Amino acid sequence: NNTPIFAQKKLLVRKDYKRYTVTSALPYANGPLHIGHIAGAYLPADIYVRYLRSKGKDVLYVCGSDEHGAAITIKAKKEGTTPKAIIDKYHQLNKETFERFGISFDMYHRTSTKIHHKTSQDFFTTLYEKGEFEEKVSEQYYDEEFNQFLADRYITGTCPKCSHDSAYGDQCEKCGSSLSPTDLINPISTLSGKSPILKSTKHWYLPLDKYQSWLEKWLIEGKKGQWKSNVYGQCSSWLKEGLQPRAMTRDLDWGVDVPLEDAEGKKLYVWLDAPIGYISATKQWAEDNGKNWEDYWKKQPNKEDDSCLIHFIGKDNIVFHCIIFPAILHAHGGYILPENVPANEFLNLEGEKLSTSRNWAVWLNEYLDDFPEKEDVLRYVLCATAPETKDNDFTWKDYQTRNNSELVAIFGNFVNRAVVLTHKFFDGKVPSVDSLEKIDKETIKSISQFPKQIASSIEKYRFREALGLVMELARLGNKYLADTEPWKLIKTDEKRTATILNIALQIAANLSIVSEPFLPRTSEKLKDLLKLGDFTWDDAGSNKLLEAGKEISTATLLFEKIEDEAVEKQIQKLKKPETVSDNVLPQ
Ligand code: B3M
Ligand code: ZN
Repeated sequence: NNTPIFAQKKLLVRKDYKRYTVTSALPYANGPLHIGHIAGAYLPADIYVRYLRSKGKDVLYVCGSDEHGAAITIKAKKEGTTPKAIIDKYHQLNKETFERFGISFDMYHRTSTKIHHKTSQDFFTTLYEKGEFEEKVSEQYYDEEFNQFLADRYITGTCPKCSHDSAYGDQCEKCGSSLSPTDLINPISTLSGKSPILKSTKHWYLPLDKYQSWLEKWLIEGKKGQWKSNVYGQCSSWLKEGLQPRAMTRDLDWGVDVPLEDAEGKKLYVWLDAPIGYISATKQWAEDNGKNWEDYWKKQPNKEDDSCLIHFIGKDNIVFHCIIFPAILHAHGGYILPENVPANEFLNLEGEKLSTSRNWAVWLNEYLDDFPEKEDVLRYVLCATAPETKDNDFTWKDYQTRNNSELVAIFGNFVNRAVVLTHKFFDGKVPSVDSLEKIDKETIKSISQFPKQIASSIEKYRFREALGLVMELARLGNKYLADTEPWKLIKTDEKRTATILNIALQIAANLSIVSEPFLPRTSEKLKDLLKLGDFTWDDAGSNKLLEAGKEISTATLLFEKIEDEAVEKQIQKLKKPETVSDNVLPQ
């Protein structure tokens, strides 16, 4: 059946922006990246920005290491080293790993830099001078043995909402509730393992309750039907519960100093400084590239010139990006607000929750070592199974099947047949088109519809659907060859065979353009194979990408079969808890 699956789907009509500021959550530099991180906040963003670049848009994609907060200091304590040693080690590792995986950040920054400390302090000062903070002295947990206040993750206890027995002072990872340390039942210090005492301390609070009605208007009214339902739903229930003032400072010795005289020994709350990290990353990038950072963050004189801000995150970061950071930007004034926050749900592994402490994870750097040049296979599988609307499962068997029976058998096989036959019958030169038959016309019409439909799915953040359509185009190619059988026709009708192979090669050329956001290495290989010029997204859909008479390269395989042993080895590796001691922290 040659009717593409998208026949009845509506195209998206959306405001077209000139400029885009795209961010992925800043991973804590306290451990390596695993497939859960990638599927949640990085791969979808990378697909999105690659697509926008191919559309010729002005796109800035920033990320970087989150180097503050208890996540870092606790890890340092556990490894018996300094926070600085931890962040230097994992910043370097994660930066390289992202690069190897083809995540195409324009800037991978760090929150330990001077420019970031200054940017976040300036932000704090502006809010302070505008009178946006409430100063409050309150009783907070204190570890007498360690002489230290216990912020957020330094304290665990029973969740008052779901009774989970190891909730953190700021959040329960089981039910997703946001908590204060004093909400916990039976609080325990993670430093001494003892019950803490209460001691009074002064902090600066952002009165989120003050922004409740503004948020209801901007988010509940303004984003209805636009934001994904998992994101919108979580925000609605937060707002329904009523927002509380939230402390923007902490008693810690690691982080950005609070820029006030009476705030010695106090640091900015990591969730205040981290999102500002997107802005400082932009400043550094602008400085390095002769650009103006404000174009990407500040409201422009004409609203149409505002940049479109999009945050890609995992679901545990929703409240910070959809409520707290927008409230901060709004309170500061002059900044654009997120147009969308397409957060993903969680990815499980072989039916179980990913767990750093049990080493139940596929570490991206190890994957890249074990499967050289196969980053596209993992990109493919993680996109095809992305937890876009609900939690989803990654299994090694599924990885193998998707490689062997989709990438190899459909995509790779189609391209290989078109190229091999061109060499066999036409000396490796693109044959010319003679008269078109019905099947050719239908196929050409289908080709012309794919890029728009794929684009529409990408713009709706439905990356699985978009990738499904890319594969559908490869299927169309296979079916076209199977229906027309050029390998038989060559004996009786060379002209007809030429027409068929021309069209098949045009499909392959189209595939190289529309697959690029998802499978960049494969796309590049395919472009080399076809000796294809520089085409943009808007060129796709044409059946004239390759000129007749043009020479193409000899066939090389785009994908290789993955054998049972290779995935068996990975499954065995999962069962060995050898690296537990190295990865004991939740991320
Ligand atoms: N580092 C939390 C996390 O990795 C945090 C994200 C910051 S985004 C500004 O889940
Ligand atoms: Zn809970």
